[in-house]
This record gives sequence, C-alpha cells and structure tokens, in this order.
Amino acid sequence: MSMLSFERKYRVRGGTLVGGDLFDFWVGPFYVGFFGVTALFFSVLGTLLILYGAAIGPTWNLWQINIAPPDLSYGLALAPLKEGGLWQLITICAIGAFCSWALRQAEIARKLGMGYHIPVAFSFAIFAYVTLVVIRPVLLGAWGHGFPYGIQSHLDWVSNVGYQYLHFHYNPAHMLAVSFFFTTTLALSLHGGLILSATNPKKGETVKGGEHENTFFRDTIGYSIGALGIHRLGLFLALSAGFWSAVCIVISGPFWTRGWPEWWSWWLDLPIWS
Ligand code: UQ2
Repeated sequence: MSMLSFERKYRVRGGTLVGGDLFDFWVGPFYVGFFGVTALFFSVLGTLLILYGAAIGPTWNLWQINIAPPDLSYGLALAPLKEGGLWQLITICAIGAFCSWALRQAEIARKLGMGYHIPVAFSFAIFAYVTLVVIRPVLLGAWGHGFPYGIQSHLDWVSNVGYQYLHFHYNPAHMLAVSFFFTTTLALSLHGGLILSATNPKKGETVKGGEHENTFFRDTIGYSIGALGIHRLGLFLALSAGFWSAVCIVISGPFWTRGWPEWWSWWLDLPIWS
C-alpha cells in the first residue's frame, strides 16, 4: 500500500491521552489504545445484553424485538433486569462505547497532529443520543421517558411522543433541525455532484480542477463558496441539524408541556395587532 511509508513515520509511541504505552500499538490496520479496549469492551457487553434481552423476549422477529426502559413508577432508580434494568445497562454500555470511540478518534487525531474536528463532530451525535436517554429522562424524573431499543418500538415512541405535543412540526427547534437536515442534503448533493462532474469526466476528456468548480457556481449563481468553504458549511449544517434535534426534544416536556401549535400564541398576542 502506498500509504505505508507515511504510516511508518506516524506509527510511533506517544501522544496518548490515557494509558501511556500500555495499549499504544496497532493490530493490523487498527489503532488500539486505551479507548480501543474500552470501546470493544462496552460494545461487546452491550451487544450481548441486547441479545439476552431479545432471548428472554416474546419474539425473534427482527422488526418486533424490543428492550423497553423501566416503568415510569421506578422514577430515576435502578430497575430489576427484566423490568427495564437491561435497558439501563445497555444505555450505560452504549454511552461508554460512544464516548470511548470519540476519545479514540481524539487520540488518533493527536498522534497524527490533526485537528479535533472529527471527535468534536461525533460528540454532537453522542449529545443528541444522551439528550434522549439521559438528559430528558432526568429532567422529567423517570428513566421510563427514554426511548425503547427496537426497530418498530422506537418508531412508535417517536410517533407517540410527537402526538403528545399535538403537532410536533410546530416545535420551533424541530423546524430548525429539519431545515438543517434538508440543507445538509442540498449542500452534500451540490458538493458530491460538483466533485464527480469535475474529476470523473467521460473517456478521452481531461480531469477538471478547482477553477472549473468555482466557475460553474460563479456562472450559475454568481458565487462560489470555495473548496474549503463548502466543507466548513457542510460541517456547520450537519452539526446544527444534530444540535437542534437535541434541543427540540429536550424542550418538549421539561420546558413546554402543552401542544406545540399553542406555543405560537406569543405571535397572536403581540400588542401590535390590537
Ligand atoms: C462551491 C465550491 C465547492 C462545492 C460547492 C460549491 C468551488 C468544491 C457545492 C457551491 C456551494 C455554494 C454556493 C453554497 C450553497 C449554500 C447552501 C446553504 C447549500 O462553490 O467551491 O467546492 O463543492
């Protein structure tokens, strides 16, 4: 592989966050590190607990397997294994695995002398998940407010929680999140389309570069954001989508308990109308 000469330069000891030299080595192409060990530990344990939960459940139908959080009556206490305790352990394993993964990304970025953009970006996804299964349940006072682990069941949860607030699309933070998700797909399709059109020409034609890319957008809309700019924009759009998703669910319940359409009465109540 052509990268091997470069890899030899950076595949050296040092730069770890935790564990010193203990796990500072590679297995084949994979960096291990302290957080590689903890990521593997939490993901294997979590997967086994999911399999156990499925095994004691009523079905092996992939769509119907469900591991539910404890009943609301357990509040924020630990529940018996078969009464939501499994869900609690699986949640701990998931958070342990996700955070280990982010820290392993940070260690590898550090060893390579790169920025921490990747672990920072991944942490927004972790934040969105933790908002659903920890922050909001804690604010509402019961683990039972977390979402159930199952393909159908988590969709039912989203639907039920949405209807609990009458019409979730009136949630202003949800509006922002959805708009950011769509704008992310717009930006990535523009970018992917542009790069492929420039670098993958038909047989016999030469590969085009940055000048052509800029010119296409200057000719069509009078503006090109640039090669670095489109990636900054993409990161901003994607992180904003995740961030406002977390906000839109955490304010539903802890900070607003009525229907979301009603929230907009502040607009109808503005003194300028009277
Ligand atoms: C661009 C550019 C790229 C790109 C893209 C654009 C050469 C290779 C896609 C065009 C993007 C613009 C004008 C921003 C659009 C704004 C939103 C909110 C979607 O100019 O520079 O680099 O990939």
